[in-house]
Amino acid sequence: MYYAKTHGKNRLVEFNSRMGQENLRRIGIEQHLKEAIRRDEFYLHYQPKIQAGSHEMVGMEVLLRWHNAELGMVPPDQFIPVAEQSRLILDIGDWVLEEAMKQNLAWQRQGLPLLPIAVNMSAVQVHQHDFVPRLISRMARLGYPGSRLELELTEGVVMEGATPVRRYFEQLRQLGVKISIDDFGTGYSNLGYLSRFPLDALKIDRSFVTNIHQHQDNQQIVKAIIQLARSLSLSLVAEGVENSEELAFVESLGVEVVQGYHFSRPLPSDELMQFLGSARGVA
Ligand code: G
Ligand code: G
Ligand code: MN
Repeated sequence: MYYAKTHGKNRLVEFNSRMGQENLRRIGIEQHLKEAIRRDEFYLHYQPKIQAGSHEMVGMEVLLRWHNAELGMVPPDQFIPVAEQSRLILDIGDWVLEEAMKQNLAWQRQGLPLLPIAVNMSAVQVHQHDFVPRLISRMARLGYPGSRLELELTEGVVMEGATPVRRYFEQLRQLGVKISIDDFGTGYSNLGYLSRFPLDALKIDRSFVTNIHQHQDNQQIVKAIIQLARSLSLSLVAEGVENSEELAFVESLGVEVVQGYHFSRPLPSDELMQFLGSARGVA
């Protein structure tokens, strides 16, 4: 009896202190995030996107990284939600777009092909009333061609997309910017938005790709996603391809582009440049 009581009490104390620690970490993250751009603590990694069949590199996805002296490496899954709640994501997102486009132009000046880069967008960013006009003037200022930019949105952003948001995205697409849906299949069952929102591609969430060659249910889900994409003339990217079995399977289903550790992890800019140099012209 005595033991049970103390035990329970200790669990409560433990629980409270864990909550306390999580809150403290969150507050710490927010405080350090405020200074992160000024202190030059962000950098970008780039993960190659690979054409199915030819295995040629056809583009890349930009992934934000943060190293803080006190906190160490903080993964995006931890700091992006804090950045969204505090709206710091607006400045951070601008930094990512600026940096990614500048880097891509710098590679081009060094003689590499200007491949499309895909940038992840938070709902908070996309729902700013002037998001699109500011992006358009940013591209104009940098001399960055729209056809070499892709925005990865989540289902939530697109589903809630009110008419003005859709019109804005139509303007972007007229400049050649591509729009894709990230983590497709994990969000909503209401698919009406797919035909209403201007879109180019679906990225099949990696949870469906993992072990797909051994997983009947995932095979059926991915086949259904592929049919849906075909009927709406959307192209398909399979995320999280980690081995040759998964690769062979998604290729046999007709996915056009693959991405994942099997070909490459997200790489720092110098390694991406080497990868791009060596992948050029691979048949
Ligand atoms: O490499 P990975 O751990 O980077 O990314 C984890 C999550 O963080 C993914 O869902 C990815 O979309 C998101 N993410 C990575 N970089 C960015 C970014 O620049 N902006 C936003 N909004 N999300 C990002
Ligand atoms: O949500 P989004 O699709 O943007 O997330 C991209 C995330 O997926 C990043 O964290 C990236 O590092 C991670 N990633 C990329 N390729 C693979 C892979 O083959 N396996 C796993 N487990 N994660 C991957
Ligand atoms: Mn993504």
